[in-house]
Amino acid sequence: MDRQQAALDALRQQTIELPSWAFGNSGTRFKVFGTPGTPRDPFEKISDAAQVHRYTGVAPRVSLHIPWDLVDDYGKLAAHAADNGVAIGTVNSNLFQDDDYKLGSLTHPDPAVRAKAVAHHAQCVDVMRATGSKELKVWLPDGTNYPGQDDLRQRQERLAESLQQVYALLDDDQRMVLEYKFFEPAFYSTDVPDWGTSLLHCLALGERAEVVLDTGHHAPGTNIEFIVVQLLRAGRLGAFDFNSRFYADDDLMAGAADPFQLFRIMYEIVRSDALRPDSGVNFMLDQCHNVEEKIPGQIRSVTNVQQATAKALLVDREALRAAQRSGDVLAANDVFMDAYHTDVRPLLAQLRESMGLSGEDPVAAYRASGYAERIAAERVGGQQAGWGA
Ligand code: LRH
Ligand code: MN
Repeated sequence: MDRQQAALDALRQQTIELPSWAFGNSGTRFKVFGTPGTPRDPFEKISDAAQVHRYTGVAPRVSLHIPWDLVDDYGKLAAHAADNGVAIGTVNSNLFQDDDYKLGSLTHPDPAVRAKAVAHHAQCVDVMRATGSKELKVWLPDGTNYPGQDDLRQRQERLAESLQQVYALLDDDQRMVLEYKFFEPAFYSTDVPDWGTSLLHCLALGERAEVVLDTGHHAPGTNIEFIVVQLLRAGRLGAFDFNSRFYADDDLMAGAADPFQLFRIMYEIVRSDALRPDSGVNFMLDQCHNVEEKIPGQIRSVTNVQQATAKALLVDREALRAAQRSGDVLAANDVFMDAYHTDVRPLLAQLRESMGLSGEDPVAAYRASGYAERIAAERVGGQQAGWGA
């Protein structure tokens, strides 16, 4: 089978999970901009996410964030998703918007606050049961702003104990993924700042605890694909939060700021045969569309991940291994760059046609549908959804 055909077969199996919060309003501490047609509730967020799957064919799941996606009847929400051809994916807890968590949540010195944070995860696990979700995602903003503010070691002991309690809430067919981030909102120490800390806690918890790698959560200059290799070797790479950044946790469209980095990351996934649906790696987006349109922004992000994956699948692995073995540095880099410089948009058009979709650029196909105009006209009144709404 030639490389193009093999790439098509692999791309057909790839799925990318969308964040419900990307369809709501978001911004910075300076301003959150509203947009006509922005969803007002989780049902409308899921309807919009389904548009991305409709034109790309590879985005069949939507992550929820609790309590941003609080509804009375989660069975109804899951049915609404199914009616729109998608499913509920990962359930995200929220430990960053409650006054009680100012000095920490799962690490807080006060056992009552820690118990509250653990109880929030019991609520999230209930949502998982009601929607059929099998994945709980934990990111905690916990940290300190000044040296001496708290005992760094004791915080880790408290964190380990709290995570054990969260882990114990899971059903046998559910798993948790623990996300790390090197800073913000804390500016001196962060309690889960890097992949090593997340991995140590996951190893202590058990088999069903894995690491989430958010591409925006590393110090500038970090070789992220090297971390991917190590987490795959440890069998604990649970998920990606794809986005891109020029400076900090900018949450821009995946592949927009650094498409070459996304290619290098996807090459290590392909090289370790972790693209397969049963590899246990969940490919998710975690983004905010502060100034660009949200549905086209998600579609573009999905096709950017597909492009990086397609290029990674087109690397001539035999020629690369031969050059690496013979120490021919330039030849090895040339083989790698040849794939990166390949225009894979025709291949992705072929993929969409083979899925019974229009081959044209899905953003153009979405624009031609009139969906944006329809929701802008229909969604009048009510409160537009956004961080905290
Ligand atoms: C934290 C984070 C986390 C989500 C949030 C929306 O920065 O990456 O994954 O809870 O963004
Ligand atoms: Mn994230």
